[in-house]
Amino acid sequence: MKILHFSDSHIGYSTYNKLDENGYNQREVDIQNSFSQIIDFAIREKPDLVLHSGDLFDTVRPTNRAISFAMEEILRLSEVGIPLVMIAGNHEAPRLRETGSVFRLFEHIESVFPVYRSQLETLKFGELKVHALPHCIDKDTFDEQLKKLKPDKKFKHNIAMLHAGVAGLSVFKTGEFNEQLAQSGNLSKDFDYIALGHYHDHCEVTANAVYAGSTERLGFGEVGQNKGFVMLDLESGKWKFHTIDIREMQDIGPIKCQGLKSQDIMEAIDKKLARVQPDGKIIRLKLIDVSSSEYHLLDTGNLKKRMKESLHFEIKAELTSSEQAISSGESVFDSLEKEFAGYIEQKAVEGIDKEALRTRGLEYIEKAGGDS
Ligand SMILES: [Mn+2]
Repeated sequence: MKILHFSDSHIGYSTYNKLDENGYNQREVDIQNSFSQIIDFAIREKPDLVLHSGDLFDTVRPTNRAISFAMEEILRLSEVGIPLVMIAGNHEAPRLRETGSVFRLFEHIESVFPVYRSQLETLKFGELKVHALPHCIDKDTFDEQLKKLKPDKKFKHNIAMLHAGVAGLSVFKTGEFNEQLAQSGNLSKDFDYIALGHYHDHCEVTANAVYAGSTERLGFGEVGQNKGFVMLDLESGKWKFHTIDIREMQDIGPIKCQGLKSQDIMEAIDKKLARVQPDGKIIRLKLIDVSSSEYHLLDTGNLKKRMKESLHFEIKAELTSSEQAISSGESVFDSLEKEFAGYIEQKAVEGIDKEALRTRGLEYIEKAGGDS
């Protein structure tokens, strides 16, 4: 049996201002393309089963466009008879049961098995049993369900799926914002494979537990990461990571600016930028230890003009210790509410419910009198 494992597609995520030729946000389209590439691969290579380990959507209430895109792609799999098991991740899991889950829509599609009810569910495919644990409504429920995650000896093969952090991996610090963490002791070695989602950098956690990683880079935090999916051969137990073709993201620098005058900084930047081909890339220039007075003397308009063939160019300047960071993404300012919502939207965060953060932030702004 051949199994394709992917995760964290975040359909509906959009950022930056560039639109494609049809007027859609280019990054939203990029994210869709990465998803389609994997569906194309599946249709071509015909695995016996496809697993998606959560965060199919970026938000609890995806746009109609995001939903119809996901529906069309998943239908393509269904039409060729490849079963798909998908668990809900923290991004699409509602905070309140009453909200309901967008995953319910997919229950009506043949050979698609969405698991989203805040509890462990099992599915049988011949000699294989899939134990699928979605993101749970709260930590206690998750811990309780996690205890039930055990291979069934009556089956030749057992696969677990979960969308969570794994304690012991340094990237997951306990206690932050409702983070659901599995102790590595909960991840039984007797599973043939544990298909993990949540952490966006593909990696092997233990011999049988693997994060597929996200299917696109959701911010500069993921700049150096390859994106793709895992193909597993259940008989041999061997798996292989396949990379997909995604837009280039490039971090330039950091340029250490301590004690440098603006002319010197510009010179250092010139040297770095001379080697950069900006065409279609997402580019960030990092300056560190720069004083705000020198920073403001930099001809950033000229830099942006030179990088205009990029999809996005930004300068991230870290000011000398006592001063605050400046980020020159956009220079146009909208209402405070919109700025805040936009900021939250483009921030790639793990383990934080964006929807809740946005709602609470907007409440605080309103209480404080909004723009006034
Ligand atoms: Mn995610």
